[in-house]
Amino acid sequence: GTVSAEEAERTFIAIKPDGVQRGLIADIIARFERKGYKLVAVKILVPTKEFAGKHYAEHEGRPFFEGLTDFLSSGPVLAMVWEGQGVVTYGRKMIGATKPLESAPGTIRGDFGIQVGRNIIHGSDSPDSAKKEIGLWFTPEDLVSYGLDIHKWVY
Ligand code: ABT
Ligand code: MG
Repeated sequence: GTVSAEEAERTFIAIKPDGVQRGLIADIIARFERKGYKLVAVKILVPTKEFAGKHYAEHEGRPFFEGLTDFLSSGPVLAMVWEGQGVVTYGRKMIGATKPLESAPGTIRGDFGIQVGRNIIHGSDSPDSAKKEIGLWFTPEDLVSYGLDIHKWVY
């Protein structure tokens, strides 16, 4: 019932412009919510291309970088922070492999996507990336706390 450091683990999840345009917001949020994870920050925005480049800084210089940052800045993105035990790794499992045709059925990309350039959702790939990405997209004051009493129903 008590909140350990692991239960307070956080990840950055973003529904990309294709996922938002296709009306997948509610389905995706429902999956994380039903799993037992808590939504602690959320906003919708159209990122600038420059900001998209900051988000994907690790890919700068690679041949797909231009197309990737054009895509992320092409429409509304739903940016979120989700909290809970194992949320970084398990969140990536729920999202599925990078290429939707290689993602298992039952994963978000497996259920909804076909092409890697339209793969619907982003999730931090490590606790380190999560920290960086949460810091890029949100300020500390954006993150809410649910209090202790809710945790006993999941942990
Ligand atoms: P993200 O959650 O978007 O970061 O995807 P994921 O972590 O699953 O995959 P990575 B390797 O981080 O790819 C980021 C985006 O770049 C695209 N990409 C990647 C290509 O188009 N070609 C490539 O060869 C690689 C390595 C796929 C990812 N997303 N989109 N959109
Ligand atoms: Mg990635």
